[in-house]
Amino acid sequence: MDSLSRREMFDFHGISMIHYFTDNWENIQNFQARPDDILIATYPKAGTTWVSYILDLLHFGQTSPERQTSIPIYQRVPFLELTIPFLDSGGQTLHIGVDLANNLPTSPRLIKTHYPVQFVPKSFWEQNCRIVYVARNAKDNVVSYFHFDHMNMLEPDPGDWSSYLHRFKEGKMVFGPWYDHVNGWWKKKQTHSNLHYMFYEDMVEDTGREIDKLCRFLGLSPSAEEKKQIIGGVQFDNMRKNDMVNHSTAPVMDLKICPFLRKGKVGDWKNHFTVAQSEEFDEDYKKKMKDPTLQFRTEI
Ligand code: PPS
Repeated sequence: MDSLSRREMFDFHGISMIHYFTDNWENIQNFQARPDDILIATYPKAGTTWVSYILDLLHFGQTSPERQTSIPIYQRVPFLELTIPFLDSGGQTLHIGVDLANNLPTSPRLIKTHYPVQFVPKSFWEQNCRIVYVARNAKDNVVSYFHFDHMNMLEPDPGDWSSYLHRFKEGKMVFGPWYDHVNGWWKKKQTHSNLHYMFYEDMVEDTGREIDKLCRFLGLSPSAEEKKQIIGGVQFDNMRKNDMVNHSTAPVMDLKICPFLRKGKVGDWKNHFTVAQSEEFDEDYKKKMKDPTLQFRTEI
């Protein structure tokens, strides 16, 4: 394995990727999902960590509280396709998301992926696993991704904002076009009933309501007290202070450049897009987003 550094994207089965997410392709495709596995699927920067933390608290917050103070979220909820060497909590070197997922002692296992729907290992469908997909409006999503690409040393160099925005519209982003990702997963919902599709904006608007929906989907019934604790714990400011979820321990991120939990807002795109950029983006968006049943909010 080469040393960790920014890499160029290349076309991989029609999707722009970097090798950190494709090197272990065969093993990933052969991953053996279990029927009670829960897959958290997102386009990057859509709220993966937020929902991962909520699911972890809902499942294990009461039974293993020590987990909350000792294991970073990216080890509790392994990133299936990530293929880099990294140390687990016992000091052992693990190389890949698949290894971490296979070694998870929990039941259910919570597993994260950014893959577009067509890349997901087939066992997740065969086992009829529950899947939580989180989507975020394109404008805030691209802004968040832009800042992330500055601070994450594995990502391709983001360049300036205007060229980055152009690249986003072209779909030349790691994990491919946002447009195809959110639509592909939306369509999958029609045939895979165990898919809960949720929106970042709804979470910001009313976290408690969205947790209730998640609980119904997962068949969980936390007590009112437990729910209150979870809603408090997963608030942006509290997550930011929490070293187990703020990625301060993640080796490839430089939080001095930009915090992982950066703003946590709906509408921050207004601080980045010029009026002309916004208008051009909207024009292009209309051409690509033809399904009237999939609607995003860029403000709440
Ligand atoms: S990653 O790297 O793809 O896993 O990133 P991901 O976790 O999907 O997305 C990071 C963005 O989610 C925001 N976030 C939150 N917003 C509001 N409330 C809470 N609790 C919360 N937790 C995470 C995080 O701040 C990133 O968005 P931006 O806009 O960059 O702040």
